[in-house]
Amino acid sequence: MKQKVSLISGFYPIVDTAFLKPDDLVGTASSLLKGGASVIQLRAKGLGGRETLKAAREIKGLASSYGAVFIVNDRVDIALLSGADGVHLGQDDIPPLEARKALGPDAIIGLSTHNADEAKEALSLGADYVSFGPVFATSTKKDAQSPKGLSALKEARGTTPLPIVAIGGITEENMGKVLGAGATAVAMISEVLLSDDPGKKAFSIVATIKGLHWPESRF
Ligand code: 3NM
Repeated sequence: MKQKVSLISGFYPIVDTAFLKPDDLVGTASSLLKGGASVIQLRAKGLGGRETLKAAREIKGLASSYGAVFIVNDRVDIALLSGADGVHLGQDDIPPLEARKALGPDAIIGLSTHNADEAKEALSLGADYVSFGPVFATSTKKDAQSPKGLSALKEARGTTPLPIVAIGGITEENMGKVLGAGATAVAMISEVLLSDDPGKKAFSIVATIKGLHWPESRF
């Protein structure tokens, strides 16, 4: 159901093996969904296919029970086998249209972008949403580009009608500015996974975003 792309909005947490032990991926995803996330991504770089698939299937089951969307990072094979709602692809990964051949017309396909030209091109490449980053400095992604800032995010916003998921150094404190600059959603890894209680953090972030009267007031 493609209308699920409307759930790519607000708080977009990522459970990532950069911060979580493989055994903690599912429990943390559960806490984040309970905290109100309407979308969740699994990013399991370096984790074997067998373990990644197991975690993906469990997170998909949890996400479905909350009416949330589940996206797998990079791995079209894991997305397909786990029944995920979609996949998030980097510029060097399998192209969106190729991924769609495997996942079907209803799959939600996200594409990482890092400048206005990439954001503009994403629609014609077959993406349903783009990520844009890093907005701020981040140490989570080792090969991240230099921070782009809010003005570059605003510029990207002007080039595409697709939802934009801002990523990179986003925190509960700065997310208001990021949403104000035109992001549809804010992706967060370290802010959430390094907090003492990711579920509580999610709850607080979701409540704050709702308090911004967003997105209803913006469109
Ligand atoms: N992609 P944190 S930045 C996974 O720029 C990822 O495309 C980025 O982690 C991009 O919320 C990034 O801890 C890391 O800064 C985001």
